Amino acid sequence: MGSHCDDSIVSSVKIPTIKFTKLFINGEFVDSISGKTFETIDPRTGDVIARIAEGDEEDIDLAVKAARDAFDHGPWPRLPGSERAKIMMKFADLIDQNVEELAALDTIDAGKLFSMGKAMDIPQVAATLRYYAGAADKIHGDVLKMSREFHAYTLREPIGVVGHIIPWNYPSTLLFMKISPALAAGCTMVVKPAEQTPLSALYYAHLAKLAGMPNGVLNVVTGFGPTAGAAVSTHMDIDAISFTGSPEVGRKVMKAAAESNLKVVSLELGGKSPLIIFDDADVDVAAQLALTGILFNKGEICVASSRVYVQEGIYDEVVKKLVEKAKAWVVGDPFDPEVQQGPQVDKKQFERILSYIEHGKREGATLLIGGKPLGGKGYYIEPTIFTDFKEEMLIAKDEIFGPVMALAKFKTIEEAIERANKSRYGLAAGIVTKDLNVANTVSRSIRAGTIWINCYFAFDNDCPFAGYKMSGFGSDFGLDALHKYLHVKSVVTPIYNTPW
Ligand code: TXE
Repeated sequence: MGSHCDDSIVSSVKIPTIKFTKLFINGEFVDSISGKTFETIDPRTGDVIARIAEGDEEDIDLAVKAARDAFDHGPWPRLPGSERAKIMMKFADLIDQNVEELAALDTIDAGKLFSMGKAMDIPQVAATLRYYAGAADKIHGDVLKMSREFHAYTLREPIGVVGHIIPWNYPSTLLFMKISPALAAGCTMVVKPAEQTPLSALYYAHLAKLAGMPNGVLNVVTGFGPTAGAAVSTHMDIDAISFTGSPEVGRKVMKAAAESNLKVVSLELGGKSPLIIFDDADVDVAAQLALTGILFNKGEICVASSRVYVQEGIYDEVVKKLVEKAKAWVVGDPFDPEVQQGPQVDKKQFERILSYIEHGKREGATLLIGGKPLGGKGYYIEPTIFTDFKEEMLIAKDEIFGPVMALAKFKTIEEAIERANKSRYGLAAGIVTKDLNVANTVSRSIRAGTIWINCYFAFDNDCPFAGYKMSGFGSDFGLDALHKYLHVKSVVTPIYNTPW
């Protein structure tokens, strides 16, 4: 296994000074009302990076009041879409001008590869803002032909104050996946970033202000889930909530929404995505897709190809290639450009993954490679592959969210489809084959929101991303996500001025 893990983290990149550590409410950085702070930790070393303001219910309430006032009385929802777009475009330009610093913040906070952040995550969030800015002046309803003598049309209006609860695995991407369509729609919002990764969200708040975003439109309250997060989901004056995280918390969010003001809910709750490799696949390409599918972002990605099914004709060859490639995979300091996998986000996640690996061994799956922590400090784990898994095993049922693949052999297309669908999740799936009929049949048979044929992780702003089954509901990305933040209103008037 290629490892660049040692006790001294060598970095050629300048670690940014942490400039923003306070809550961002109504256009100002402020301390939490309680005065409390919490530590944000560098997963490369386990050391404290900075202390961040710890918001709770009172701070969320203050932020919601600011967002409500900005929605009810401020310019944002009333501006022509093209004017909102100008501010969003300026915001995107400022992100482009600060790519290195933003990428470095996500690297020290989440252990993400700096090279990937710089080339992909951060430029992509600017692109997401621009995509939705382009849609801001194209929000309109329809003219309806009613069956009686009435004229009717629909209006699409912003849904109101939105609460966004963000996880830690893609602190930038997931933030902009949620706030960009909501901003374009004319909503105002309160963001609760994950407690593990608060740094970049506060930096983005500063850039939004520089771009001319009116006060109260975008508020960021850092803090913990059971306090600040729960206060978002129970708040009586938040109109809609968009959540990405675990199914356990998704359930709590939905329950809190039901028991408070029945706010509109959308949930993205992860997956256990199957990748099916057929006999006609190129072995090298297939093995590369499978390995990258699970190790990308150290497996902390909701669409990771965590269950891989290989047809019996090429199974042995694929296994051989996977082992070769996994041995050459480089784990280490995410600032090192040669490194392919950084540390897991925190101690809790690190221990959770190792405990799943122990489960896998106890459940009778065969540990083909990996399975151990790496390095003296920090939260590094070896690329790990289990073979001979059954869908009933915990390692095949639960989302491990780490570099752990479960591999199995199958005979027929029917068997592959049946096993792939044997999951409570339905977020994504991959198919590797040259046979168009096989690709089409499997695509239509798998109950998942995204199907990748001969590729993986091919996301785009224009491509709706949503789950089936317990992966949640409500699209992120695409124009579908814009509609999530819009109400439709019917306006009806008689054609002839006659009483009815
Ligand atoms: O998630 P949580 P955790 C999955 C993944 C991972 C597991 C646990 O399998 O191993 O979940 O991760 C906020 N009310 N995903 O424990 O707790 C919390 O502060 C309101 C998949 O970190 O769900 C954070 O901002 N909010 C996933 C966010 O919820 C609450 C991404 C996510 O944290 C809350 C992350 C509460 N009671 C984890 N409790 C994906 N779908 O991509 C916590 N939060």
